[in-house]
Amino acid sequence: MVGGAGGDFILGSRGQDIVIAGTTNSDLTVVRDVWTSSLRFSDRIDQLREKISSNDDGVRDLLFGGFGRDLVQKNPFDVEIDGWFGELLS
Ligand SMILES: [Ca+2]
Ligand SMILES: [Ca+2]
Repeated sequence: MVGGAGGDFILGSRGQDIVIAGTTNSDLTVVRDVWTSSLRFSDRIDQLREKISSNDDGVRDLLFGGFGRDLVQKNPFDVEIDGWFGELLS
């Protein structure tokens, strides 16, 4: 899920989600292919670390991945509501 420009409240699902607060230049097809692959969570994170970005939109986004291990890409003003299993790249 990509919030894009402006303030967002992003609510994930029960499964594993990618939450991007701002705009992104990432190739989302590549990101999806890695995320839905059979690789382990940690290996997917390692692969996505260089493939995923979130451009700061300068406003506060509220990010909630919900249940499951999620990948949350936030910027300085943003707030991640659940950090239990979240993997922060930013
Ligand atoms: Ca945003
Ligand atoms: Ca989730």
